[in-house]
Amino acid sequence: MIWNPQYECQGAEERRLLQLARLKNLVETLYSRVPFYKAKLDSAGVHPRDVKSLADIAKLPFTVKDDLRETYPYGLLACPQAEIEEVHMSSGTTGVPVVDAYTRFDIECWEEGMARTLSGAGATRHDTVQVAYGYGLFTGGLGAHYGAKRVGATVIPMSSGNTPKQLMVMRDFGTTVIACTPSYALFLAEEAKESGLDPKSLKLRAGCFGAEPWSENMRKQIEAAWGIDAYDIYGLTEITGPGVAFECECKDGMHVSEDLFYPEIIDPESGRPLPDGEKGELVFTTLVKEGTPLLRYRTRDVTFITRGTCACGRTTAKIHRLFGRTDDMLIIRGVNVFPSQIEHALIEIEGTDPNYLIVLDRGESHLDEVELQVEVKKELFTDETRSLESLRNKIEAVMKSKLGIQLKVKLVEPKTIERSIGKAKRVIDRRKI
Ligand code: DLL
Repeated sequence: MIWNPQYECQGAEERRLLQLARLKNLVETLYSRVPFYKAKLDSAGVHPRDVKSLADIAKLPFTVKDDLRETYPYGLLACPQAEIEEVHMSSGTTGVPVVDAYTRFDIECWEEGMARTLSGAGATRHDTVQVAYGYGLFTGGLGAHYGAKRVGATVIPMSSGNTPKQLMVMRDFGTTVIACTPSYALFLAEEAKESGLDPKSLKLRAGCFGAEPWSENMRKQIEAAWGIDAYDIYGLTEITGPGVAFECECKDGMHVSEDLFYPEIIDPESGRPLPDGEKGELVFTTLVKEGTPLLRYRTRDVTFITRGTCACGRTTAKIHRLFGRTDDMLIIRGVNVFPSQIEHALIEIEGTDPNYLIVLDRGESHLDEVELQVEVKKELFTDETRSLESLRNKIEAVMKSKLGIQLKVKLVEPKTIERSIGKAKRVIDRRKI
């Protein structure tokens, strides 16, 4: 089902004109209202009047995650703070969060993007949508919630976790569409079977899965385990959260809501725009956002763009399933984690050396398991085991509060972790996805 044919099936020329008008307006707004952007544009030697065609976007400066970190919390606001209705955040590289501040209009656009996403998976007002993405600062829960309400479906705001209850509700309320991370969808299916509930006997028929990397193989597994259609959905906090791009029934790339977000692919080394079909770093410009609009935001996600009319009837550009990232950001149980955050947290804990190794695995449970190996001072090993135990607990607690994930800490003696000659190897990722 196509939620908004006017924009999703728009002719190419008409869309380009709309995008250009919106881009001009955006650059003018940023120049006059956001000192950070005025300085950036000035130092790049570009003025809003230099934007005469869409191709001129290549003259404009990029925005990177560090810019968001440095302007935390409200340095990028393009409207009075009184107009901000809601804020969301995700992790930044050093633990300073990345903020998205939404006006009423921004929330409406978010609802619109998510209504298109859910409609792509066939959801209508006759559906019951169980939202099992986390609610809170993370954009997954509320984003899916708003979209499900917009399509008029019955929403069950479960949030993440509490698996037995998820299954009970799914069965008792006849959930037809689920929104959660793909790894949790597999975990839920296993747990259902374990508890004697056949996932295929339920009314579930579709799922909107994203927020972490997954594969065609995982899609097959999820579809087979539940007897459903599994759709890939994409978004990021900085741009709006989920609702930026989504799959239709063709399951062949994700349609970008191009009237709201202008996508580009660039060479991550040179920053040069790449033609359609070539793999590179995905960059987004928000075309209508009021709260925290962003110019050419480098997502660090790697994919390519294709264009043309899809068999579903949509004419919007599609991005291929993500290939990975250009930085070292890990997504652990849907939570973004930078190894540097772990390092920053460890420095503050007495008794530890800044030598650590993150070992990631996805066990039988299909959920991410993390072991953090930390070298500790020699004296501690000669001390009573009680002090080791309390240090271990302390690190686990600090990591839980700073990163938002539970990891297993293993304390090791100095020089146990292999040293590399070049860039230190901090992560061993054994997850097979
Ligand atoms: O993960 C927003 C979201 C919520 C998307 C629910 C989809 C569903 P962040 O926490 O800011 O926002 O993380 C954004 O997650 O840059 C990608 O690296 C990764 N990511 C998101 N969707 C996908 C996907 C949300 N479908 C970061 N496939 C992005 C692979 C994804 N990676």
